[in-house]
Amino acid sequence: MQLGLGLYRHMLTRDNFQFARQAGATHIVAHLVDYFKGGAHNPDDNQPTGTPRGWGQAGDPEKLWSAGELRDLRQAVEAEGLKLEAIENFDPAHWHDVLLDGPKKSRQLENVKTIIRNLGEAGIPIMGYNFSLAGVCGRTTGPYARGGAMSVGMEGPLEEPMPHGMVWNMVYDANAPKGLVPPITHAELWRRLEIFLREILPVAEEANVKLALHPDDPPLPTMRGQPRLVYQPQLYQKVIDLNPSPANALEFCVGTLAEMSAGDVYDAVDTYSRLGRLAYVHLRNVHGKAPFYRETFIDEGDVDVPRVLRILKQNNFGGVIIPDHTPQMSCAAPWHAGMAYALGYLRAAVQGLVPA
Ligand SMILES: [Mn+2]
Repeated sequence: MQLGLGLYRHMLTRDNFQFARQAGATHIVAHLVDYFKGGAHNPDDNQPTGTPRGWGQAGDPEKLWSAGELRDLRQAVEAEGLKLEAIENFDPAHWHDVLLDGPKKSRQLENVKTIIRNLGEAGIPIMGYNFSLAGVCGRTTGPYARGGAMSVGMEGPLEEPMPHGMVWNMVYDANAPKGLVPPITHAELWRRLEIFLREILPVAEEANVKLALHPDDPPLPTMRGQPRLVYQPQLYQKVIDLNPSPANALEFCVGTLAEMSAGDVYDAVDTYSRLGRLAYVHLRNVHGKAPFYRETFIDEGDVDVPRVLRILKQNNFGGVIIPDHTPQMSCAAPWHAGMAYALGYLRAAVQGLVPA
């Protein structure tokens, strides 16, 4: 087991790579989507929450992440003594019609293939993704964590329909005609995922890149009137069963699993790590269940984090664990202090399991 740090696009700097190394991380997970572009929400040193119009504007549909820029990023990370483990999330600008089954779908499946090939060429082993129409939406910010630390949570469902031009909680077409995205069924969304995996996984295998699915965060059967895929732990099995490719992997989010109303988080960690399908792990703590939960500090929520680590160790998980999100600490660097606290805790817990 190795520790990593996830960094948003604007945080991919030498200082932050050094910070990660100093806090005991050996790996970086990089976000290349700019979640903070033109949206109204919390400051960009916290995870984005957004408004009913989402996090903001998606990126440039014509500008795919090139092998060159991906290689430059990997080399910048390596120059600070770290490894670049994964890129997390596709830009809605590049694949909105794959999610929506729209007219640009076949061209955008090619976009995804190009991006996967570029990751392979750049020597980045994992692409994390989240196959969701409504995306990570409906969350609130408040003094939810210990000592009144600002954190993210949910205070009830969000079923307000999505307008045209929006998917995955971002706006990909600000000039889309008025109207709402019509609701689809769960079966239809699974069909779209199945087609996506069938098209992309052979390319991923050839490129030596794992495609790793994040569960739906927040995990509810529907949000904004649209179905969601993995909102209970056993639905991850359905993803694995859809396609036997070894590149069909999981971006295993323990916090999201803990927010699910059914199942047991330790059973889920045991089951899926035993299968050897975890590409990397998001590990954070949480209090409550969707749609009423609060993200907490790593040591204060419902999840027994050392127990999760023991199960991962027992099942020989050799991949990277990142803190995912943490509450903001009251100081000049709220995000960094939260992450340093989580990494320090995780490092101590992992060292307790594996004495030097
Ligand atoms: Mn997560």
